[in-house]
Amino acid sequence: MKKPLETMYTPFLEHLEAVLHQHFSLQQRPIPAGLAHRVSDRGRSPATIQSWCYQCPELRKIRYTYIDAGEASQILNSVIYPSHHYDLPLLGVDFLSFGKVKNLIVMDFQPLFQDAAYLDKYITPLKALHDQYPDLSQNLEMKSYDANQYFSKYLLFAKTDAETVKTRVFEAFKDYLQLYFEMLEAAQPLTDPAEIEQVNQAQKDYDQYSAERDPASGLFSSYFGHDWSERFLHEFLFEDAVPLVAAAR
Ligand code: BLA
Repeated sequence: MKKPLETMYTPFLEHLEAVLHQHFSLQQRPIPAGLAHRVSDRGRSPATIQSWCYQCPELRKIRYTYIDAGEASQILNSVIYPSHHYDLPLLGVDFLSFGKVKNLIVMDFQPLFQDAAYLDKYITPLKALHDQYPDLSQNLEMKSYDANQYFSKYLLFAKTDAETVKTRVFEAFKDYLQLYFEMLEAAQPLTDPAEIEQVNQAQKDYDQYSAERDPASGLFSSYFGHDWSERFLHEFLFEDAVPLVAAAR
């Protein structure tokens, strides 16, 4: 029995919930029927996937998902989408542990735009924090995604060991979250409808891009079946993506 590994990211989940409740007055955001929770017994060990979703005036969608397949995999994935009248980056988290051998850590302020003024406003403030975690910034190559789209140069992206997850990654997670909420608190809401519409469109484009590139669909399918996984991806994770079949009509 290897209890500690089984709940690798539970402290992260609890911290995320605590700070969200501290900063915001959260409302449940509905998750489509059948997608909030599922259990699979297909793998070597039973796998559960559970998701939570909230909204508040500043943040239109806060979602996080935990996959617990015991020793085989422990995954925490989260995206925070600000309201359309804030042009802040999205907060993206993807922490994956496969057995004892592979721990992949990704966390970023995911920029909606790549122009210099935007990056200077929303990404440059991340540099000081990023510089504190050189061990979690390994310049790994991305295979599924384009590092120049929806990622910043101050992302945390590392392959590391379980001990580092408990210590350094947890510290970095808390620091990045805190800075993100400070930036949101300091942000001036947009008032120009054209600018608000640009943010709306950019967030939709993020969902479209992510739905098409997400390297997780194989993993979801293997545990929870193809049909459920497609629904999960298109109706919950990236609900503003237009499925390719529909787009082609
Ligand atoms: C990689 N993310 C991955 C992989 C999986 C997931 C299975 C491949 C791991 C491997 O190489 O073995 C898993 N993705 C998920 C899960 C969900 C999901 C479980 O969307 C949803 C529940 N991915 C994100 C977010 C970021 C992100 C928000 O969903 C941004 C921080 C990044 N994931 C990210 C990156 C990689 C990755 C950069 C490496 C992929 C590559 O090499 O291109």
